[in-house]
Amino acid sequence: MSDTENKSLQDSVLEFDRLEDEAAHVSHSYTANDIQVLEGLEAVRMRPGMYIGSTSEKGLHHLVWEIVDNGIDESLAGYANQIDVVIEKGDVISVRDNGRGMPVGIHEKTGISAVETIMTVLHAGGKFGGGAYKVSGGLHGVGASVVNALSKWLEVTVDQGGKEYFVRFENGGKVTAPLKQIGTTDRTGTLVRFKADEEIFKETTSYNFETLDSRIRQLAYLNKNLKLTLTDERGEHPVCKEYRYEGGIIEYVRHLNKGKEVLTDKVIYAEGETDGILVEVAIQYNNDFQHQIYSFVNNIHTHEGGFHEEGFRLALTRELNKYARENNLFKKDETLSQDDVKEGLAAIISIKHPDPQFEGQTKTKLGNSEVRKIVSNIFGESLRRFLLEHPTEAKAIVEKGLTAGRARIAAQKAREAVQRKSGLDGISSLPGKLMDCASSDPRECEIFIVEGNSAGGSAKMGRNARTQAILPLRGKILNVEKARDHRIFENAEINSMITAFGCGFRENTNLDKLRYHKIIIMTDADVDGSHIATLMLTFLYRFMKPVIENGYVYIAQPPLYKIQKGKRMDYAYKEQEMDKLRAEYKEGYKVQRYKGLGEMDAEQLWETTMDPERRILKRVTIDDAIMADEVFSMLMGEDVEPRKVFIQENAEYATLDL
Ligand code: TTJ
Repeated sequence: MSDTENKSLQDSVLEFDRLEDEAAHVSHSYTANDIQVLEGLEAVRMRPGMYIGSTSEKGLHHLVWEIVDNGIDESLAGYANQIDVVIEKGDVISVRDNGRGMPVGIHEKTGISAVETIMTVLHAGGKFGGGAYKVSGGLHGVGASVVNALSKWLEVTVDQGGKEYFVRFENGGKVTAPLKQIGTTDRTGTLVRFKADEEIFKETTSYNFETLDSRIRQLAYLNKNLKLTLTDERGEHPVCKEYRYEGGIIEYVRHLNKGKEVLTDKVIYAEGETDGILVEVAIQYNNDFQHQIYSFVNNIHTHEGGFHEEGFRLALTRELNKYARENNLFKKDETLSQDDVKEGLAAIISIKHPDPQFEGQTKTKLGNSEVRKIVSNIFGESLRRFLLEHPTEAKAIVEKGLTAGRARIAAQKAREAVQRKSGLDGISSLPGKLMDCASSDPRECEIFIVEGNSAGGSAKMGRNARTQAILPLRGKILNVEKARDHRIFENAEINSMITAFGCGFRENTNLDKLRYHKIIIMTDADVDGSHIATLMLTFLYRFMKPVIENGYVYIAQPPLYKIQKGKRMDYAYKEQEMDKLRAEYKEGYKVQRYKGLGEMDAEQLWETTMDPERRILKRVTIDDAIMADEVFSMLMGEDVEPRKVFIQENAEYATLDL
């Protein structure tokens, strides 16, 4: 063994000892340390929000990611290639990997195992080393002990060296069955099972299959060859999904372009490593006018971009310009700007960094400046080679950029006109269709974007005119994915929204000027309504991302049914609720199925969908916007088949969980 290897081994052993000592104080002696560490997990229970963001449905799902991340770390370290997630009956979560198994070594002096230390000492997980690209225990990962702290019970089973070990914790991480061997085995790996504590997660401890499914699928795209499965055992028959992408982000890009006409058959792909930083980029142009560029650091979506995205954009613009110049594709003094080469681009930039610095408002901006050059070099070289080897496609990409550039200049004027109007130089410029509210304090003001004129009428009569404004839209709004700027800015519905909101758009978005702190999309609870909601979301996502990022956008949830018998009357917002109500009412009841908002009178609309005291609003988050993006591309795409399938599959529930 070399001296340096020996040295680092010693370091990690010392670190291990220190943690074991700390852990020993926890349960076997009453010292000052003892109290400190106990306060650790207790502190998590006192202020769970500080560790997992919130105790809402989102926080609940965070627990799953916290555990899954540990398995991902083991796979990034090269020791695991499968992770199985199961939602068991009673909303118990089980996560199993086939890695080396968490360390079970028991410290001579203290008798405490490493597993117990990791599960009971805050931030201990990361210290046990192993993988270089830790997702867990980092910025987003707070460590598996936090999950333990917030669980009614949690069990770890480790298969290692032919033996099976087991440990159980209860009521926020207190050991009730210390680690011991319970059998023999011929495999290796770690299994964690836990039940979220209902006293902490008061809103719900029930997991949403779609939420888990879409992130698990995304993790499969981002970690090629890692097999991830999700099984839902809560229903009568188990539902199982399995994901493994040999092509990784190449397949992710193909997925983003599904149903679109593409400029190159191949997805352009770059992969490389510099100074321990792994870089992967995959791109493919389509003939849309918008772009879909998503970047990730250690599997975390970096909404706010950062140096990896910058390096990517630099290389893309540089190489396309260089190629066009060298091959005489430019007339006179033409060049391609960063905006020109973005049009119609589907791209995934995924890096794995041993020490990422996350910055920005939502801590999703990569701040490591060395990454810019690394990504630029690795991607630039692959792109250059692709262009040289595929002259026909290279020419098509350059042409597309040039057309985009010309359209951009033509659109400038139209845009400036709208921008001036949206600067809100007086009430006179507000759209005629807007029924504004009396209050001018944005914090209490809401605007309902309503589909159809008849529903708009009921909404107007039913609303609280002091704080609630109504903007009725005529039919479907323009698909901003399929239109260039000058057409977008000519569109009456889009103009109305921009002027009503008052906050400007794109690089000029100014949230201080937003006139309503709740933008509520209110559409029918059917496929058409979902479609319109999706169009709205896409518009907001493309034009006013900060409005979504800051949580100002909501989707109203109108009821699906009204059920009535004698004096009793209830509304049902979901099929399951209706099933329950049917059972309660037994027989002799009347049911009305709402096919559209227009079927409700003003009073009904108020009490079911608009009254802040009684309504259900869904807040739209940025991840939803990406999902909407996917659903949207599919619904709007040229392929009829997936659209038909979607409509058939969703027709019964008639809602799209956005
Ligand atoms: C640490 O270094 C020695 C070998 O094992 C390394 C390790 O921590 N492996 C590990 C942990 N594999 N899997 C986990 C793990 C997996 C799940 C699903 C949950 C948790 C908390 C840890």
